[in-house]
Parts: sequence; C-alpha cells; structure tokens
Amino acid sequence: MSRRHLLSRLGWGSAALAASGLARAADPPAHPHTSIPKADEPASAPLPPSRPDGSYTPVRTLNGWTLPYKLVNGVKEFHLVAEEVEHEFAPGSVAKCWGYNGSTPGPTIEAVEGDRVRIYVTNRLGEPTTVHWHGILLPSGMDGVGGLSQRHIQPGETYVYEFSLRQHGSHMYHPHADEMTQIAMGMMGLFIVHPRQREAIDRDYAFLMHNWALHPGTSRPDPSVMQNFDLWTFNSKTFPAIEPLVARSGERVRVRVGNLSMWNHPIHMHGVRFEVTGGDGGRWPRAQWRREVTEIVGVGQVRDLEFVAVPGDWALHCHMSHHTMGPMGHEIPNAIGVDQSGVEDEIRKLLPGYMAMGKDGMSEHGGHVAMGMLPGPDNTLPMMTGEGPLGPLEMGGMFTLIKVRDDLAPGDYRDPGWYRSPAREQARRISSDPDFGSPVRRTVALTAPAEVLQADPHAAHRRHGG
Ligand SMILES: [Cu+2]
Repeated sequence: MSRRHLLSRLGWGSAALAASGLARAADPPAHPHTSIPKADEPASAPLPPSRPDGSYTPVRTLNGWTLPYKLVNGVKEFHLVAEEVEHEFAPGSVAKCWGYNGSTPGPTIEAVEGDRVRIYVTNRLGEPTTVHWHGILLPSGMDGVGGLSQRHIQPGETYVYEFSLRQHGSHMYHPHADEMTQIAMGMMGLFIVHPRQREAIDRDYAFLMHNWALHPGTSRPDPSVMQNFDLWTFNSKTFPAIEPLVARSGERVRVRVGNLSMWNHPIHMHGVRFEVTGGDGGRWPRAQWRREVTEIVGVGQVRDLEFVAVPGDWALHCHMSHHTMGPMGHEIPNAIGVDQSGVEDEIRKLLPGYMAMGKDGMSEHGGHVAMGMLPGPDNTLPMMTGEGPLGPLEMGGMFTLIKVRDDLAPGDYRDPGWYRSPAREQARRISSDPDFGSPVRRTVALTAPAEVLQADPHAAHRRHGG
C-alpha cells in the first residue's frame, strides 16, 4: 500500500472531502461541480489546470504586498526569509521587529485552489524557527510545528515545504517555534487561496491584527507582556498610518480580518451592515451568513466581511476603545474631575512646560500633542491623533477609513481625499448657548446616608441586636 493510500485510509481523504463539500455548499446552483483534487492522488499526479492569474480580484493587503512566485514545472515556488526588519508603526515610532522578506507582516502568499505550492523558508534570525500554515489542509509533516512535525530550521538553514491547495479561503502563516517571542516580534502573514470558480468581488482587502509592547524610549517590542500593550495595529501599522479601504459606490467589497494578537477584537464598520461570509475554515454556506455591524474576530481566527459600498468616509475600527488609542500610561491615577491647577504650578518648577491633563477628559491631550506642546518620550506616538477635515479625529491604533466615491475607476486604490457631505446631510451647529431649548432632563434625588441605614433591615437588626 502506498503512503498516500495509507493516509487516505487514516482519514486524510475525508478531510479533503469535507472541504470540497463546503466549497459546493457555498454556491450550489451555479457551480455544482467544484473540481477539487483527490487527496489520495500521488504527489506527482498532474493537478487540474488552475485558474490563471488575472481571473480573480487580487487581494489588497493594507500597507503590505503580495509575494511573487516562480512557476517551475507547474508548481508555484515562493521563498520566505525570516529576518529582523526595521519597522515604522507610524511616523515617529520605529522599532527593530521580526518579519519576513523585509516586512512585518510578511508578504501575502496568494494562490488558487488546486495549485501545488513549494515554499522555501530561509532562517536569517539568530534562533531556530519554523512556519505553520494556519488553516491549510496538508500532510502532517508539512504542518510546521517545531519538534513535532519537523526539525527546527536553524539559523542560516533553508527548508522546503510542498503541498497542494485543496480548499479556498483566508488563511495565515506564522512560526510554531518560540512563538511567544517570534509572534510578539511581528512574524506573521496572510495566505489567501482563491476559489476555482469566479467570485463576484470587486475589491478584496486583507489585514492582520496585532498588539505590541514597545515601551517608550525603547527600540524592540517586549515579548513578555501579556496584557498592557502600547500599540494596536492593522498589518503592523497604527492610525493614521493605516491605508484607507477605497471603493466605488455599489462595488462589492470583502475585508478579510485575521487576528494573531493576544486579544479578541470586535471589528466595527460604519455606514453599512456587512455579511460575515466565512473564516479560516473557508467560505460558509450561504444559509450561515450573518448580517452584522460588529464582528468579534477571536485570537487565531479570520473573518470575511462583505458589503456593498455606499458613498462617504466611514470608520472601520476595533470597538475596544483602548485599542483605538496610541501608547498610553497604564495604571496612572484618574484625573477626570480633579482641579490640578496648584499641582501643575509645582510640577512646572521641575518640568518647564508641564501641563496637567484630563480634568475634563482626554480630548485636551490630543490638542496639545497636535500643537507640538507635548512632545512625549523618544520613539513613541501620541495617544490620540489624526486630523480630519472638520477637526481632530482623536484616534490611534486599530482605526482606519473606508472611503467610497461615485466616480472612482475600477482598480483605483488611491486615497481620494476627504468626503464632502451635501449641506442637507451634514450635522451642524445651531446654537452656542448651553441653555438652548428646553430639553427634558431627569433630576435624581440622592438618598441620604441615614435613610440608607433605616431602609436596610439587616443594618437595623445589627444596630438593635448589637
Ligand atoms: Cu481590539
């Protein structure tokens, strides 16, 4: 019995069958015969012809790029290099991170269902690594778990992975060797497999979410931090350095959102109700699609969000409000409602130019940073930043914009500038008097402490019974 036959008997074949069932269910009436190669084919058997490049909408990796390949005897050959990279999160914050081929995240690997891929991985780090192909159905020995499915790739060595793509969907790659360090340092990438049948998608965006502990004044992320991260990123960039998602009105847009951070992120989209159409398990049958405006993308998950673009500038962001902020001091005393004027004078004797922050909220902080009055420590970013057409945006971290216009050419991804709302569709000021109008306001009578005691029978019992 051949090894392939054995694998098939052990259930590898049934996994591939399940994948093909899913693919059929995704679009049953139009494409009843999805031709997925049989899992028990010998490795040398010719694969059915793949779709040529250009017959699908290429993925647009925000701030990123797609790895070119060489076609060698029908096999798509890619070459990843694990290495240290100089990375800019946003102007003003640069760090030595780890990634692939000069960037974090690494370049997106893009292929088509039915392709056979050969991926060389060269290790230019100072420690061993591997690459795990997250969500891809493949033979056990190609799964990339160091010490389990393969020997580690030592510094200077190159390993080769080779497998056939028997599915389509939004997938990822990352090390499965000293993961705590290597992922924290930025090693990750997207692995997108297009389906064999044509999809009605006009724009196809993808990004990976991550968190970083880049302490102020330091130049390397701290991998030991578990919760108090400083930077929250889409494709290793923070707002306002994250590219906008551009579309023409009426186009169908997909956003593939992957999460290799240490937190779950509720991803919220303004302007539309999107459909969640799949994840790293592939495209879901239509009956499973869900209509949402916020979708939690859990750690290690990918979600595909699809919508029809409507004109405007719309926010796309994580709804954990600390995740749409730049670096912030953790565990600092809360100063909201505290008059700090006397303290401010005292501190200014030691730190000229010091300005107490936060009596009426944090908005003031963003304003001072924008004016250059609060430079902050070296190599760090403001907590709230970004200048919009109508004032400061007061954001940071996992925040970007979907910019939809009526007059864009297909495939034009250039930032179209700010949206101008028609006057009748624009919220506007009609008074500057706090007493304007007679809005109904509720006055709540507070309960006096003595009444609390009397109203509490247990308290009364304690009082009388001693
Ligand atoms: Cu978040």
